[in-house]
Amino acid sequence: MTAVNSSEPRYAELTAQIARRLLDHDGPVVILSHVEPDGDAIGSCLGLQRALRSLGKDATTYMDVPRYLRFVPEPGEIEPRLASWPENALLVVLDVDNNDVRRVDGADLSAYAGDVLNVDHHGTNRRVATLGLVDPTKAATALMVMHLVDALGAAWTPELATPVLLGINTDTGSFRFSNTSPEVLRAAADLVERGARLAWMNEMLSQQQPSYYALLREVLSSMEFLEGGLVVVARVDEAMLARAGAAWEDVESYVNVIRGAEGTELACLFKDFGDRTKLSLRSRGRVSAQNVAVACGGGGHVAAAGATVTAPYAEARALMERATRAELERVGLV
Ligand SMILES: [Mn+2]
Repeated sequence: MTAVNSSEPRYAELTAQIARRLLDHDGPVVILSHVEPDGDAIGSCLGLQRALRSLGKDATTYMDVPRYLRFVPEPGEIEPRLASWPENALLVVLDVDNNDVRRVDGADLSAYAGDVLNVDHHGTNRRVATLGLVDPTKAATALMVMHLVDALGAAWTPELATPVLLGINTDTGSFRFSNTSPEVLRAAADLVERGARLAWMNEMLSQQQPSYYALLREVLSSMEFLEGGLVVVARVDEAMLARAGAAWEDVESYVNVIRGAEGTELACLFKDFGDRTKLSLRSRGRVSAQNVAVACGGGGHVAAAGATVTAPYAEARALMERATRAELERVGLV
């Protein structure tokens, strides 16, 4: 068993209740996560799916896996989308608020009326699941799935430990972000001991298509510094993607490139879709990316957050600049 250390007093009890509900369920388990799934989304879903299947359960993840994460599942392991809800299904929603229909992907939630089990670490989670384990102090949902796997009594194998470690690895920026707690490092050590392939996943995650570098040139040429250098922004639009031969799903990592700019406290990458604009925000910790995202209609964490603004780029940019100014004032940086 993994040592459970949490600010949530009922953490271990809720984990056991969710495990019990899953073990008692006879029908298919449907596992879903958020739109634009990241390493924590796929790692959490696949970790739970493999644990349940090892216990003889019928469990399937429905997810549109982005290109850079396609090395994670075995062929046929993850289905792109649930066509219709099977009889006696039980829904598990991981790494996202189960009530946020704009964010949960992979199936039509409005056609499902059964119980929902939710495991998530977002501070903006509204806690409306039938059974919810929500702990914003956890660095990754995969870390919570690790505790759930223990509660299920599944035997740890390299195939099970690897996706769970992937979720922890990616949500901590490969153990570089401020959420890399002793708990994270101990969990990672346990998972490596259980056969998780850390070097392999880092090698797979670091590989880039040639179009990455062509788009990087475009992103760098759009970089701007605001608020006297405290804020760095960049923008990607359809024409830039076309010139680089890249797709929208390739854009996600660039915010982590610009956030390296010395002297900045907040980085924002704008995805300009014409009629709407998506913001990816990263903070070094002094300002809250979450506060800026919430002011723009989104959510997330202090260190990493995002929002979709239903407006063209200029309008979304002005909204972000106002929200950023308010946040910089709140923490006394301007
Ligand atoms: Mn996560």
